Amino acid sequence: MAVQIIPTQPFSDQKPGTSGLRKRVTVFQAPHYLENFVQSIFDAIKAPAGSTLVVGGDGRFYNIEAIQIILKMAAANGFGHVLVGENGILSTPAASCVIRKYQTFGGIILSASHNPGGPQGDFGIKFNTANGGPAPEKVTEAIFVRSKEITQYKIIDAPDVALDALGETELAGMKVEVIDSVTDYVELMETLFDFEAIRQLLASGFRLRFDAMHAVTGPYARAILVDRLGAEASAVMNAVPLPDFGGGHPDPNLTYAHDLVEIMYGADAPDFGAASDGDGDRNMILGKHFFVTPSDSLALIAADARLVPGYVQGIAGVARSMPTSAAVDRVAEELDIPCFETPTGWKFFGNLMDAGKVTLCGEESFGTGSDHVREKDGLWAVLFWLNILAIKRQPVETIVKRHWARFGRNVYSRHDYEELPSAAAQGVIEHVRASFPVLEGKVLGRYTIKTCDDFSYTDPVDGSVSQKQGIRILFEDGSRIVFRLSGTGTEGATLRIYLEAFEPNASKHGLDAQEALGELIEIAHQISELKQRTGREQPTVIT
Ligand code: G16
Repeated sequence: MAVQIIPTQPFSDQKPGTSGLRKRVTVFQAPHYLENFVQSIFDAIKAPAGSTLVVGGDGRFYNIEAIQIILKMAAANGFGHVLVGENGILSTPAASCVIRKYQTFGGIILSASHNPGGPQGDFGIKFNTANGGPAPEKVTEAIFVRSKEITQYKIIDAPDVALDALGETELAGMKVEVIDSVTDYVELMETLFDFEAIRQLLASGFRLRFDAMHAVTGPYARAILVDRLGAEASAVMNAVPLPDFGGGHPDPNLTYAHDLVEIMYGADAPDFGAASDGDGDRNMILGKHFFVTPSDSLALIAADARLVPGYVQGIAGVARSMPTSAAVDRVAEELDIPCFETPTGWKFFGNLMDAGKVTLCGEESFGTGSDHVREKDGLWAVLFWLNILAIKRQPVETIVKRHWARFGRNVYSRHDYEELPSAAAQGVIEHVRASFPVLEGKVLGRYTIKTCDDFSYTDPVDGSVSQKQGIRILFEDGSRIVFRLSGTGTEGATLRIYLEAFEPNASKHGLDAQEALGELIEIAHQISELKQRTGREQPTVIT
């Protein structure tokens, strides 16, 4: 099995976004497109000969084909051992777990996360480093630089490797080990949570519904919730992973997880509902007729962490992405622990966790996690909630409202305008940026603008600086509007508007978030000239 050296030409659009390279499947299927990017990864990371790599993905369309190519390229590039999930499946947190547990050089994860799949859907690829986390910007930048100058890639000419049975095979001197996709992850969860307490909760008549959205978490949720914790099989819905996610949009939010939302807001709703996304790193938490914002979920988990065995010693610190609400900041203040504000992207949490500065992290984009792995983790968040519920034995809504009564409520919402023409979306951002001098000090209704800036972050561990990470309009009373362009879309541009107001008065905590934020929403439209510039008045998705 000889190494083939294939001549190629660079593609100009292989710049990784918020989380790796995401494009339409058809783009990845173009001759040399995937191969160029994989070779650029291998050239940039310079793994010593004989290194071990983890490979797996969320099972979406093109997963298996891509894995076969990566295995043959890994062998040609001198890797000694590849751990690959059975049938090519590893959820993103499970991949992070496996990278860390077996002390590998890193891993390649194939997923476009919450983006739709199928022949006309999206595909994605990213590299995670030895700590199990997404490659930091200096690595993704090196991959991008390499992708622009690449002239050849290396691949073995060999038949495909069987991935449908556990065990070892050899590919041109490289060991390919097919591992169970679920076991290592489940074992890790058992060390963190009180499974016995959760089992008793479920046996007491407490009803839960988990929506796997026909994506990767189906088998993980069954193994944990049904087989280990005793939930009824019907508690896990849309449990069979499908390459096109059943035609759905596997994004656990109020718009796309509509099957679950209908059940949780319907008559005879279960006590607890949750959903996860395409690759299993996101989560949405619902109570009976009640939605928990991801920002509140993070704050609550931080406040109650000591109830959970894995965190009983307390937490070192917390981190949230800039657009995430400051609810967790208030908890950190009370616990007297540091709270870090990072740019959007899980990769920014890695250094903080590796340095022991933070234990829990979260993002408004339905991501929550801890230093047990280096990815956000959907089922981990679900188990955290179940563990808290098993101890507190109160409805989800009561737990959240008591938290607000204690800390105040950071009323929060995100409005997304999807598939905008890129120039129009960019125009909105540039217009707001150019308006900073006239905005500062301006009085708009009951709000006064204190200051405006372009968020910039200096990593406290390695000193690296990330600029232009979102535009912040900060008001005198602590309210905020943030404008930011998504870095995960594949078609046009997605403009995200994040709105936050602090409400200390418990008598107003019952208000609907859109109502409470009504004036800020209007201000956001006014100062961004959104309608004139994009023709849109209504967001595509509200979370
Ligand atoms: C990725 C990143 C997250 C980020 C999210 C949204 O999540 O890992 O850190 O918050 O994208 O990013 P954006 O606002 O740029 O679209 P995932 O679940 O897509 O991997």
